[in-house]
Amino acid sequence: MAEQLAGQKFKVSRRGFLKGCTLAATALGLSESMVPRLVEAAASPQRPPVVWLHFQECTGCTEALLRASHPDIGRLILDIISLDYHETVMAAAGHQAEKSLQDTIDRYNGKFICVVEGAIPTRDGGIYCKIGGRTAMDILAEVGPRAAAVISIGTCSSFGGIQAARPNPTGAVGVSELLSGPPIINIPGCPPNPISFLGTVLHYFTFKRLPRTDQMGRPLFAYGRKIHDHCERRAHFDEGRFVEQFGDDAHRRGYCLYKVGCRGPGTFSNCPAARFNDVDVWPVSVGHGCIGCTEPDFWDTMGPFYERLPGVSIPGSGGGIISDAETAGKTILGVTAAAIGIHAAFGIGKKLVGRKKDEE
Ligand code: FSX
Ligand code: SF4
Ligand code: F3S
Repeated sequence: MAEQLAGQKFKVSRRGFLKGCTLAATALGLSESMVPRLVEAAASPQRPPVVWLHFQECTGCTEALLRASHPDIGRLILDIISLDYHETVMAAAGHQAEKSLQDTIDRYNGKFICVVEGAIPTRDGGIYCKIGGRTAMDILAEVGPRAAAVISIGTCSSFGGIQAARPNPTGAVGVSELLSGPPIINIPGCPPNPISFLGTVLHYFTFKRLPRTDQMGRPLFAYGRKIHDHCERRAHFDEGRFVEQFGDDAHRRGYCLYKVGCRGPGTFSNCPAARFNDVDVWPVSVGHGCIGCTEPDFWDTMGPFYERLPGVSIPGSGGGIISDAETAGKTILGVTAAAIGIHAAFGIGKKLVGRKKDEE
């Protein structure tokens, strides 16, 4: 049932709306006092128009958003933006759909947000991805420069993804290799966590600019830390307790997955803290190593996925990140404190939601 907030009608419940904004604020590292500003921006009746382009991809990024249940983030996103063109969810088809794309970019020239999902093939004139008879390259070249900002969702549009993996037969590339002009931000992950997308969108609505990024165009609030540095299994790594084989006793005990291929030491993402959906899990928490899906060219650079990531010194291997017992203690304490800090922040987010519910 639709509910109202600041005059705006929502499909998501009022509680879900506040919870989503609070979680986004937490993900962004903003203090509790900033939540009302995010709520105000998200509840604005002037919903920013969004054109969502699909190129070479599996639609996993859209699926991850639509199926997000933490708490109805997908519906919240659909509520706060005006999704004027999105091939997966729009009712229109064929020429009617193409007309709505043209109408939107004409009506909101320079004002709409362009979200791109999927890589863009460039070989042979870009013929390997066509929509309505036009190549992805053509569509991006027309739509991209007229956008106020471009959000590349997923590793494919950020860096080329699996399509760009060797031998990259279609010459697939990410958006920023083709487009210049509008600000571009990358939200990689295969698929990315919806909270990272929501945080980016709400940051843009609230502060009228995209969040700060690293050198690869990824927002620092979501990709500023290595997975390994805030993983709940890190104490096992530091103590030299490793899973040697999937299904062994160490695996059942939840030890570190480095020796069975975890790419956490080389991957930047908020997965251990943000987790996925209501069930609050992420790959490592359910017993599989990280495969590095937020990193450029991870299909080529991170494999083979079940062999040890080279270049990482492990305790007991002679190299040793930990030189003595005292350092080890500090490292473990520091990592544990950081992990507790982040989980506590998300926990506070959830508590704030409870409090807001009481105040209602
Ligand atoms: Fe790529 Fe997104 Fe991986 Fe799939 O669409 S990032 S293949 S999850 O879906 O673009
Ligand atoms: Fe966690 Fe993987 Fe690092 Fe082990 S190697 S501590 S499982 S991120
Ligand atoms: Fe991807 Fe690794 Fe997170 S595989 S989803 S970056 S744990």
